[in-house]
Amino acid sequence: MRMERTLVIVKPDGVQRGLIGPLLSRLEARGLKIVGLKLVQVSQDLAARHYAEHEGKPFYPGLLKYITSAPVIVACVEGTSAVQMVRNSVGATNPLNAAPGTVRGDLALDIGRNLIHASDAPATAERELALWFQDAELVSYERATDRWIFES
Ligand code: IDP
Ligand code: MG
Repeated sequence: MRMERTLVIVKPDGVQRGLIGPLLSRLEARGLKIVGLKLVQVSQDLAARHYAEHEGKPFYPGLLKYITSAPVIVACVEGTSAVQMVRNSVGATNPLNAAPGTVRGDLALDIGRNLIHASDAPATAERELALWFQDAELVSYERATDRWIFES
């Protein structure tokens, strides 16, 4: 079991719908530790760098408009296999295919309003965390509950 960090973004629809708390709560309740957290009005430049892999796709202009349309919450969460754990909790990209119990399966309907972003692989998490957080904004700390969540 690997201790990992991953990037989570509560997208503008999540903030506007008053779901910051409920979305972060799901991750906290699972045992993930929030080690970085802030509210950001995303610039065009940051949006383009974050979504560089999608440049040229039909949904790309709408995606950039969406992510820059209102503030987002950006979090770094840490835990066992955090990258895949969070992807599983977030659910499939299209809410139509997202399983009940996942964020997108429980709380979203449209692919272009799917509430949340999560890094898709450890290498992606590393690249994205460097894009959104300075080193000093990520804090390592112990929780009294850690030994009840992490086996070792
Ligand atoms: P992911 O967020 O599950 O990793 P990606 O394929 O990386 O999904 O796509 C990034 C984001 O782009 C999606 O979360 C969604 O907001 C948006 N997106 C992807 N495909 C479509 C589409 O076909 N129409 C509209 N938006 C899309
Ligand atoms: Mg993705």
